[in-house]
Amino acid sequence: MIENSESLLPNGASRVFTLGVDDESLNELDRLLDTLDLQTACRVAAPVRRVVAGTYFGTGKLDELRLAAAAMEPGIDLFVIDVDLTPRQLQNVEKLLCKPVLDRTGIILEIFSRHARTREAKTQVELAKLQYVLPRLAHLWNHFERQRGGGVGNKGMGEKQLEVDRRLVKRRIQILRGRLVEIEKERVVQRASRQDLLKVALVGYTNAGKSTLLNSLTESKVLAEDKLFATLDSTVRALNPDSHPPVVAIDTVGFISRIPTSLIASFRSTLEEIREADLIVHVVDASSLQAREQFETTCEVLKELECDSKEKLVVLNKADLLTTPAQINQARIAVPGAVRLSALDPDAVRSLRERILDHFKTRMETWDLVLPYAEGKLQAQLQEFGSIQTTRYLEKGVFMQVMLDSGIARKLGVRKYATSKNEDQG
Ligand SMILES: Nc1nc2c(ncn2[C@@H]2O[C@H](COP(=O)(O)OP(=O)(O)OP(=O)(O)O)[C@@H](O)[C@H]2O)c(=O)[nH]1
Ligand SMILES: [Mg+2]
Repeated sequence: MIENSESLLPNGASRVFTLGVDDESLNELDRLLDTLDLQTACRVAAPVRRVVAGTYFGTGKLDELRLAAAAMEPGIDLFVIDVDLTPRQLQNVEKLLCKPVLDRTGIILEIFSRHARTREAKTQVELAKLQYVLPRLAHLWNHFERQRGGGVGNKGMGEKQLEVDRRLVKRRIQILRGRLVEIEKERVVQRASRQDLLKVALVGYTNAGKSTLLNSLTESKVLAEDKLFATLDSTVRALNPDSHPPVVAIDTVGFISRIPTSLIASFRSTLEEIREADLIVHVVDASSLQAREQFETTCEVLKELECDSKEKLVVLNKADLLTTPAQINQARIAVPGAVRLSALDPDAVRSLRERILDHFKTRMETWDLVLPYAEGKLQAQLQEFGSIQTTRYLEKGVFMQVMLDSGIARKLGVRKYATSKNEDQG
């Protein structure tokens, strides 16, 4: 039976032969494999003019690969095809290559399942993995049989086992879905408790430096690593607890080009944090040669999440790695108008923090309110989330002049007690 702990990789795999459509995406695949401690022993870039229905790449190309791999010394353990293969394509390609095969989604899922730490992330990843595994069970089951040292063996037995496995996987998927619904309920409560805060979400391509920037912005210690998908769940930290209202920064899961849709679906609740953010800080790795593509991929995912119209601040991070004027220029052209900085430079981070806080200040409004004495709760909320300029006790209620963030003013519904309102000067 395939369980969450069971890897999609063949046992002890280390040397990999990769096939992709171009060098850029193979470079990224190298980094993904590196994250799994796999080594690219050989790679082939082959543009695909026409996708072959049954095998994606042409059978001639796949034959070439099989022969090349057979001639290698030491040999390889696994082929990784840097596209998303349908279950049937995966099975056909594996037959042609005579070695275990994984596609890009399989590799990304494997990374996610190794990096999942919290109960929520583990549940999300296991669900995505089983959804991936279910239609590919026949193919993957082959892997595991081989790993257990069994040959093809008794075919009838194998098929019976396959049926049992399918049923177990389906049942497990149901359980996980139910668990996620429960977790989502807890999330809704947690998010509700933060609804009066101003939220800044750090988003961007994997490895752009989001967690590092969160740490330096908030002086905290979130795991940041030179690994793809180091962060899988959202972490919330106070950015300015003393301001009215308090501002928090939220770290989020990184994006990648051609992110498996099943993963986006199961990470919806984590990504919901982005949808509720008041400001998005889009972090781009300025030192990457793919900075532009990574920026665009992130914009596309934000669009899918219906967050493209939110207010954004784009940051070109890792500026310390840009050493020549040509590199600086290239980064500037890749993402025009972005704030260039290094998450490792305290002064630059301090001014980014000021800029974020200033952004919220410009949304300040001054309200003149008369609150009936029965509205004690609202009065307390205004004291907590606003900046009270004047208080006077009148016969019909408390007169307050209060500076408030426009979003908070809306959430608290102060309009009905207003005698006047001014857009603030900041
Ligand atoms: N030189 C340099 N390295 C940085 C900078 N910011 C982050 N890094 C490094 O880049 C790597 C990735 O950083 P993370 O903060 O984990 O990136 P992330 O965007 O959170 O990545 P995921 O969680 O995987 O999506 C780490 O090795 C960091 O030390 C920077 O400004 N300069
Ligand atoms: Mg991170």
